[in-house]
Amino acid sequence: MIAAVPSSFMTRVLSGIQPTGDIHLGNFLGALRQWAIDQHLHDSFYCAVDLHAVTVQQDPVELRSKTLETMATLVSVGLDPEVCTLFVQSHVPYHTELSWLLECTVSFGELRRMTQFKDKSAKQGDGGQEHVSAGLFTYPALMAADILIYDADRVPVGDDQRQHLELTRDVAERFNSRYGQTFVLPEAAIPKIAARVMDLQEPTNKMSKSSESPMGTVGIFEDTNSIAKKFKRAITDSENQVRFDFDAKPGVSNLLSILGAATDRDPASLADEYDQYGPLKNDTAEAIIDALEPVQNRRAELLADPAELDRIIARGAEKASEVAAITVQRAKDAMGFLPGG
Ligand code: AQP
Repeated sequence: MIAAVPSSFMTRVLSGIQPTGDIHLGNFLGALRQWAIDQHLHDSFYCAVDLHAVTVQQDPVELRSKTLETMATLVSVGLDPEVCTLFVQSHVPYHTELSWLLECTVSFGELRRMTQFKDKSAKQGDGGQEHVSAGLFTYPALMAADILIYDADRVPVGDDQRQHLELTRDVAERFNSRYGQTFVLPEAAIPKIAARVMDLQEPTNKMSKSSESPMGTVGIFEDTNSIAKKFKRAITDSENQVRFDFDAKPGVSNLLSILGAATDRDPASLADEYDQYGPLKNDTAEAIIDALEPVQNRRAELLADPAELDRIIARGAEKASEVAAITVQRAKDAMGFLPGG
């Protein structure tokens, strides 16, 4: 148990996850596990970022059920609604209000340089960006609003979000210098191990909800046999030498990173304990199955009690709105909007 820190010394934390696809090991090791630790050390806000999800087309029924499932997952990984604030992003409309103010601060050129936009728009098919939603392009401004609206000092994310965090800092600095001190400058908190969990079948690609590699992606609610099978079939290389070297041996290094993150050990020193790939795969699968067991049990209990989940979501929206309203007003006042209304 981590001792509570007096609230006057607490830094503020914000992070989010999209309610799309199935939450996977990358989300768990790169983000969610860190959130569960941070909630005891910092004043923490975590949300299902449904407004980000609709930057690509979503089925409305599916979006609703995935949002509920995502909220249940946040509680299942150990986030305690009595300790931190858990909410659904669209329940706090101040996010979109601030996002517009920030869209008018960030430049077209900055948004165009975001690698996630380039990757996602390329994946959307027609080779050009003609039919990609404008929301996918301006997404980083909404993400900046999500963070700045809570005066977050710290943003625990996987390595894929590093560039968006840098942009958020640039936007905040520019706003502060133009309109006076308004926003706190946030820092990315990227885990030392498993900051980028790779696909088990294509270890040079990150594990992702939107990937089309079912054998390469491990969902955190998958059954034990399926998880064990995926690790057994994980792509390695023909060298049969266990070494931690992501450039030369991405598959093996990914397994070592996952095992290291699950057991709190250093991946490079774990490598010395193996001379064959089979035992490394088995031990990694076992460590992950052990780490996920309590999460899987807790989620089953929670989904069986929808009223409790609704209560958690409503309370979260209320707590988040109280903080967000103040920051948006501060930003509007700084920019010169007429008070009142
Ligand atoms: N592979 C990963 N390794 C470590 N951290 C990761 N995160 C995502 N993938 C990895 C972190 O998880 C948090 C939630 O991210 P998300 O909801 O954007 O999840 P996703 O799997 O990245 O979703 P998508 O829709 O599949 O997005 P793309 O197509 O961009 O990959 C974040 O903190 C993220 O860093």
